[in-house]
Amino acid sequence: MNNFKKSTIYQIYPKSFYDSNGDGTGDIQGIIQKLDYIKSLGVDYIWSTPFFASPMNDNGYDVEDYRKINPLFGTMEDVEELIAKAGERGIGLMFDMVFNHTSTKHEWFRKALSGDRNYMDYYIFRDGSPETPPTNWTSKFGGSAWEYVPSLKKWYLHLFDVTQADLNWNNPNVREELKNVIRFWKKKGVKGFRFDVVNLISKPEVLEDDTTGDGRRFYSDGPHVHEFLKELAADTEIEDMITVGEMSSTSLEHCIRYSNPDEKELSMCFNFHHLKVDYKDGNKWELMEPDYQKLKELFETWQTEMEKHNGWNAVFWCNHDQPRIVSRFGNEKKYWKESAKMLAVCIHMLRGTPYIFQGEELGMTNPGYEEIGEYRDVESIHYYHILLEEGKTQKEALEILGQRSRDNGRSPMQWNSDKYAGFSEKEPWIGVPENHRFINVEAENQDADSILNYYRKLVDLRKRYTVIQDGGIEFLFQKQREVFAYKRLLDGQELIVLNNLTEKEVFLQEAIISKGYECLISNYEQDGKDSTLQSLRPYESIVMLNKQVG
Ligand code: TEU
Repeated sequence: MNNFKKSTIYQIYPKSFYDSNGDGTGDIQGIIQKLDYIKSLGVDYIWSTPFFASPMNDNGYDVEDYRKINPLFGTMEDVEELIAKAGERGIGLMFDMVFNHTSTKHEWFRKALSGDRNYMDYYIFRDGSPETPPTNWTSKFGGSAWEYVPSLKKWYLHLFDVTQADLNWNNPNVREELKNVIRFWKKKGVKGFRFDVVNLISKPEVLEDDTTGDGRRFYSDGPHVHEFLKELAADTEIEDMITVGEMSSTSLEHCIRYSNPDEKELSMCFNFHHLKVDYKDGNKWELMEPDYQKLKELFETWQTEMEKHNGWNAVFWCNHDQPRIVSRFGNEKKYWKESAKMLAVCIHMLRGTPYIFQGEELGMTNPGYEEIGEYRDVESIHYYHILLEEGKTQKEALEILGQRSRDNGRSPMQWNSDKYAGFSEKEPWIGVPENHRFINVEAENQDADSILNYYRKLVDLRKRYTVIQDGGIEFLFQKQREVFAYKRLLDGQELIVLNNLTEKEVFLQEAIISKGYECLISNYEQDGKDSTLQSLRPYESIVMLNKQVG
């Protein structure tokens, strides 16, 4: 069995994790200083988002040099120290490879801009008149996906910010350059990689207008993507390392291929379908209550099909691009603790490798920024203006950002109840929510019943029970929208996972006989009697294992 099936991964957004030098921004030494905390969670790997040289228009996802460290975060020595000290604690580092695009400050792009044909072919340049972009595709951050360069009389493609130019993977030299980046970090002792939007790397040779959409159908899971990934993995010998691809608007069929070990592409995939069930008509910028029935169906399809075809999911609720889950699908006020724990269980007992995003283990909430001046994210600021242009009032636009902005996941990690949550001595680069007074590591360490200690137990359960690591999965109560429930099965072991997604008590359509089962974990007191389970209290969650073989 692959080691990553037992593993849990902790995601760090360094800019917001811990500031060691008092400049208001988190840094690499800050991560080093908190390694014992990370170790105390029981996690096996840290995935850190990028800290490479970058103008930081997209907080490091605009890479200027893949082999240099952004001085804002520290030095190469700091990174080497981080890899070594994490290694001493049995924790591997996964680095974030942003290979779909580079910053327009990257040397390759600067050479391209100067008219060097060799480097122009590193990117996706197309002819066209200054008035009309080559296609009608739009950027993920809003506006056209093309930018005109008058000196070259050409346009270049940028699926993200205008300062993030898409690389031309059809050029073998580009693929070689990127392999060398992997080899460089492997030599430094990195144990795995996360590949940013890696299913977008293969664009067709001939680009055409999208008459029914924004262009994504032409380049998501594009024509040569599987070939390119196989080549990358084989030539850099990363097939046995832990690798995860971030897949944007992907399909199940493709994710099976990306993650099936026989294909030798990646260990696992992130997909985002389950995080769109509160997008009205698929639009992130239109608010809607979450559709729990759809959420359940999506998990059922992805979990059971991936099992059937030997694929592997990365399972998660939160990352640096997403709002906080307790504010989103939970209840951050009355049932803060219950709902955060319940949501954790939904993910951590699944078939897949769970990811915890910094602060999720504390039940951190959306920060509740109230003015546009409090936002820092390029996407949020673009969309604020787009929403106003579309006729929304400022109040409405801010209400939408308050729920949808990527900055919701980027507020500083809450270490204690001090002024800046113990994150920094100085005012941080982005605001600290008031609730750090009671939602913080120090307070939760002292409380045996805290969300933090619950996450620690969940990580430990996965280590101890093979049925969680490797068991099959069957979904229960498919028609009962409030109940997210499934069974895990392995060699006679049977694990039952029941979760009430709502703040109302729910009566189970079929009673569950709990005789012969022991409760492994629950967010409510269980009476311990062998009995029949007829209902679940608000946000109640129970995990039970049959005793005979457990
Ligand atoms: O994100 C990919 C992506 O498509 C979305 O998550 C996007 O950030 C947005 O939410 C669309 O509404 C990855 C990184 O995780 C993100 O931080 C980067 O900005 C992006 O790629 C570009 O590198």
